[in-house]
Amino acid sequence: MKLYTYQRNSAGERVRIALGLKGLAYEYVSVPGLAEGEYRRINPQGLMPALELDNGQVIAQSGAILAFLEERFPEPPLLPADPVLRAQSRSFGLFIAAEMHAVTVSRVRRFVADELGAGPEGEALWLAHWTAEGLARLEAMLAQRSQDFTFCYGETPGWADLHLIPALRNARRFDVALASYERLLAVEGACAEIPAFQAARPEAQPDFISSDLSSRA
Ligand SMILES: N[C@@H](CCC(=O)N[C@@H](CS)C(=O)NCC(=O)O)C(=O)O
Repeated sequence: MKLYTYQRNSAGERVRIALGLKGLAYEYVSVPGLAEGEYRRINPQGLMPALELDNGQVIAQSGAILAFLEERFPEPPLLPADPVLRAQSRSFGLFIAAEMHAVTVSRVRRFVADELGAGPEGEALWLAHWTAEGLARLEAMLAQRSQDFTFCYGETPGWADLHLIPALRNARRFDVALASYERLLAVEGACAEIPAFQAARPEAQPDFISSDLSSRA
């Protein structure tokens, strides 16, 4: 399998973590290194990540890729066995992907700043608002669990956790205060011990450029 991604691609980091947790080998393809127009030809959606299977078929959207991996390679599972915890894990992940990331991703921020005229200050306010509000809701979701777990929804890391870690990384990159989210930080601490999460970090990718981490894009 080939994963088309980029070191700081947070949706791609979700998939990199899942591949690591399932012990699946893959070829890392750095999208910025491809020729002009090449990635659109591979993935018409044009967003990262995309997974290319050995038969040449391509799956775009991290959620679809994660669902494919879970169905095709069920062990170890990313989702808990209990149907309610499974649904809550998906809900947590969807909130990050669809409600937080979708409005804070760089192309949306650039549009707000440049096309809508909000400028760098407006962009920073937009990002801080949607990130802090989102994190507060995630913390409240964990507070509402029927019991405390080491990870979001279980004693092994999975679906919800692999969405959370890149979201916290982005929040840190943009100096969003995190101290009050004690449940989220506890999960982050537990994930930091796990090799699949360590190997998926931007710093561990072949196309890592440290100066890029502090850039606006
Ligand atoms: N919902 C998509 C989001 C993908 C996405 O927006 N990826 C960003 C990077 S994290 C991207 O490709 N940005 C490049 C662009 O907007 O052209 C997913 O979960 O895969």
